[in-house]
Amino acid sequence: MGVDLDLVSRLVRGDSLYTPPGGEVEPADIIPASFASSAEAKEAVSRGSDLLASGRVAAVIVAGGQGSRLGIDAPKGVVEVTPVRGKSLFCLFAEKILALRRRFGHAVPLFIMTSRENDAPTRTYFQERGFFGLGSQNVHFFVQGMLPSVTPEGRFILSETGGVFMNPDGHGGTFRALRDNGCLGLMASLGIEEIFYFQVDNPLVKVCDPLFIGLHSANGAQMSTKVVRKASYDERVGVIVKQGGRTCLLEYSDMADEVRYATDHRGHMLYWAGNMAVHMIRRDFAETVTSRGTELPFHRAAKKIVGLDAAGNPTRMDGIKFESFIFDALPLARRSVTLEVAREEEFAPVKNMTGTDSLVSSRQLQSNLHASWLGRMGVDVPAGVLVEISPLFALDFEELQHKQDRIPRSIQEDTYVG
Ligand code: UD2
Repeated sequence: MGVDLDLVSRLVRGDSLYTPPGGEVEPADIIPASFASSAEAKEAVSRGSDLLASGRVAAVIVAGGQGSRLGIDAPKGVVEVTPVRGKSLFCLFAEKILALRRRFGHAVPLFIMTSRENDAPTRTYFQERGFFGLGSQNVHFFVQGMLPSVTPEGRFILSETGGVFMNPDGHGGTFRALRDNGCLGLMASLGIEEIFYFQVDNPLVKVCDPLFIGLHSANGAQMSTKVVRKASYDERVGVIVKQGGRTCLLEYSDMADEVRYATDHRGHMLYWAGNMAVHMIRRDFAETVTSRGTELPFHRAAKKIVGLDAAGNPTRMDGIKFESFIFDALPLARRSVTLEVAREEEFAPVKNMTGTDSLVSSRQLQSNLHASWLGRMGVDVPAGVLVEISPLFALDFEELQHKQDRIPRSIQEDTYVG
């Protein structure tokens, strides 16, 4: 893997770096969560279902990150996250995709973005588990690009393992990696028109949600986003806004305080539309973004790096990492749909070992959702008891409703329904 010296020198010079879009920031047009229970929603669900049944949709998981924040030296997708059975993130997503195939009668091709560091263990993980029944021909791995980290003065850092210290180029690298690995060409040959994109770290993702697919498609959008209400002003998520007439995403690390803490006339949070990193992306839009002359901007992040000092000794030093973010493609889209969804139904990221966005909080949120489904069917789950419903038993509440006779009559201990 060569180093794009021209790009690195531009980045060190300060070119090609992210600058917030010009124009006044204002609230974006957001379809509220209540839309899901409206009559119009049925039409969108039907449109999305037709696209899935005709094999027009692929799923892309960005899984290039390591589970380092979780204290594991392995791909984050292998972390066991479900509350009762302890299924891994990869296993859970594979089962959701298998359930979609059963429901719509057509395989959903799964593309998994890895990084150089975790590509081999990720492939091995799937091979050793028979691709979770998806069929190896329906699972495609592709490796994202790498970029050198540099010192604050712009010099390369020698890595302990030899060579220049490199880091994955950010999930904005998904577009280029899909192109360079032939995935966009393969999608075109498979008749794929739409890409359902999501991150590996959120077990509650409603994979290939027909409502979201249908709304995005019906509006002729090139790239769309699902959002949840931010839990607090300081929550570490980006927000969808409108700026210069375009839908944009201001990342939490780039957000000005006047945006972060802005309130409306009732004193409520004005920019509440938190990015949950779930997107619909037209395949031909991905082709456009990777075409000549179009390049996503890079964000600089200061980080501590262990590299070799002048004497060749491993030393913890200040470094600068460059990465691009996929959501910086939003303002390039002529049309974009933003759909609010209920946090408790679709957002339980696993980022940390404890506290917010942790393994513990995510397991509880997954159990809470399934307990709410069982409660609506007259089966109460006592406090402190965990439940888990397999996607292969019921992908959503609507499917569970048809299995009243196959769920437990009462639950007194941790229970798996599968
Ligand atoms: C991300 C979003 C944030 C919000 C939050 C929701 C960014 C910069 N911020 O915060 O707005 O949506 O998620 O949970 O994305 N990844 C790769 N390759 C890379 C970098 C990241 O595959 O080069 C994957 C990684 O495996 C992880 C995801 O992207 O699943 C998020 O990456 P992150 O940890 O940099 O972003 P985070 O969680 O701080």
